[in-house]
Amino acid sequence: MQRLAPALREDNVPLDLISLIETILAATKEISFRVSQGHLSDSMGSTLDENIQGEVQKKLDVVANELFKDILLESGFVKAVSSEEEDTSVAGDEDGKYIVSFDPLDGSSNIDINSLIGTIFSIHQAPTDMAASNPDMFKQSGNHQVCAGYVLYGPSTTLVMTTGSGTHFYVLDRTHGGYLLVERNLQVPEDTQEFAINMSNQRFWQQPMQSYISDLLAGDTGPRGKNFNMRWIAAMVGDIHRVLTRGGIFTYPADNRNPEKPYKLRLMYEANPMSFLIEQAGGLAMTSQGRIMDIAPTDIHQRVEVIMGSKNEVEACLAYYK
Ligand code: AFP
Repeated sequence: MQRLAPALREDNVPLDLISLIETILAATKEISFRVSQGHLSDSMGSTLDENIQGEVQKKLDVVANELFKDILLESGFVKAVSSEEEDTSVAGDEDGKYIVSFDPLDGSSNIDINSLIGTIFSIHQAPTDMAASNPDMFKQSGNHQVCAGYVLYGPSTTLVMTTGSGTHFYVLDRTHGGYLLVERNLQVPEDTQEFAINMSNQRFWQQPMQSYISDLLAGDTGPRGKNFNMRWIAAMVGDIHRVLTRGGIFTYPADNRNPEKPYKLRLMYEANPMSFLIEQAGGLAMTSQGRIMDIAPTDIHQRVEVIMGSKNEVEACLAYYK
């Protein structure tokens, strides 16, 4: 099996971007170790204890955020970072070539129940005409990502990543401590009989999503003429990993629970990186109005409607909005 760096070189990824990716992955190895310690991690300690002095009692998502931030800002490759856990962007090296958005621990409500969680990251080129402290650097659409990926801390620690030459699947090999390529060019099957949505919000959805889901639930006697299965992990990393592995549609639609907040998922560090991965694997990543990666961001914490996965099923869903 191929190691990460040669696999990236084969895709002609520039050396400084390979080094940045390796920096990100160094942090994920520490987080993977901490996650695997579960409730023991506070008392047993780890190398993290030396990096984040006196803060071992912090919640894992906060620890993960600090680890990512520190390691990226010290690397010299990064002009600024933005994170789900930070109010605004954090400046790094003025000469850094890249900016990184990340969700250090997506699905954090799963931490306490020992269920799936993961790290999502998205890398853009840093504009040269803005100061490192300027958050406007992050207002670039998903189309301009140079790399996106997630690490899923499950029974195995898996990395799924793209640099624009297909979506590749790696597993952390604990015997030598590095990620090994297990599958190149994942392909999302075009058709599916599986959907992922938080059904408890049904009464709050707009009419098109109500009708689409109700037709799926009608099964082989309904208009779709086939039975559908539902899965919901409550961590986008887990649900998207399933979609990339065996197909499916994943959606967090608009809802009217809170008129101030019609969408739940974040554009910069959830929807955009997952869209890049899904599209590079032959799937579609949309809102009801268009491609997610075409959206011009207005805020680093902006939220967005998400409908992504198997091409034909996403198209079937979008047909209800026409
Ligand atoms: P948390 O990280 O706050 O647990 O949120 C996870 C998430 O952003 C995304 O990963 C899930 O798909 C979605 O929210 C789950 O939403 P529900 O809480 O409505 O199930």
